[in-house]
Amino acid sequence: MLDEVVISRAILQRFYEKLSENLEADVAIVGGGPAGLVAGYYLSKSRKKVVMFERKLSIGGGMWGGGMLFNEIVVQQDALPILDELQIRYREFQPNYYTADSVEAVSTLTSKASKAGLIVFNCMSAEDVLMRKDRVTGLVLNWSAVEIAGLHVDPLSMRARYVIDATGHATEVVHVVRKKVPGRLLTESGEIEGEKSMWSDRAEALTLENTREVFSGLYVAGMAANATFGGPRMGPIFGGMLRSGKKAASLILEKLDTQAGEGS
Ligand code: 48F
Repeated sequence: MLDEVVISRAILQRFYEKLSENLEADVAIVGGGPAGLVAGYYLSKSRKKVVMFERKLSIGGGMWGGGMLFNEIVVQQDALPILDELQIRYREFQPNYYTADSVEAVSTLTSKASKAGLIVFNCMSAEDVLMRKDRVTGLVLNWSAVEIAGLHVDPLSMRARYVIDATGHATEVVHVVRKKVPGRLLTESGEIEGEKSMWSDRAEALTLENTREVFSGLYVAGMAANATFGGPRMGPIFGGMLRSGKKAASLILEKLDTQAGEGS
């Protein structure tokens, strides 16, 4: 016999435990596109406590739709080691251009990241940040449904040692921080430099270069990195997104491991 109330209680209790246990983390990632997912995979694999918040019901961001809904993605040579590690299959189109099925790419990446320990809360949006002494120390969260409906409902908060803005073109967390500390971002102008027009070759290189700390405690990865530091967009080529996620993870791992060594 199956009892509907037991089913409901199981969901409520398990979800409550999961949320409550993850209100403090080493790293909070905002946005579950390719960059955020890869960062989450590498950080979780290194046994850090990592929580991801994604506004939509599904994670994967802009990767599902390939280019203009043709659901194949292009990845260049230098990102193939990441596809190999994740066991995402690809085929050579011509030298330095490889294609992968976008559905296999998103689902495999999601599975590997979850199994490595990444905790994902979907349908939750970061609407603000916690700040202490000029440092980002966490996120202010609300249900996406509340946000979309425009309801007046107060949010909840979580604390993290580092936050990654992986919100893509919108670069939402950086925008929130910029409003509080105008002129003090770690960009050339101190402001958000803004995304430039499409230039795949340059954009892919810059995505990696621009993946870094933009304010104390806050890193940018993926398209958010270029939107913050003034790089161009790149279109449906994903090597830069994958490598950016990996770089963000390794920069933060370095910091966490140094702090652990210093006993802080
Ligand atoms: O846009 P998205 O896929 O970001 P990405 O990882 O990858 C960019 C590529 O998809 C593509 C491209 C590649 O060549 O240019 O655009 O940089 O994923 C961003 C995710 O963040 C979520 C959003 O729903 C999407 O799934 N997101 C955005 N703002 C918030 C958020 C927020 N405030 N809270 C939670 N999730």
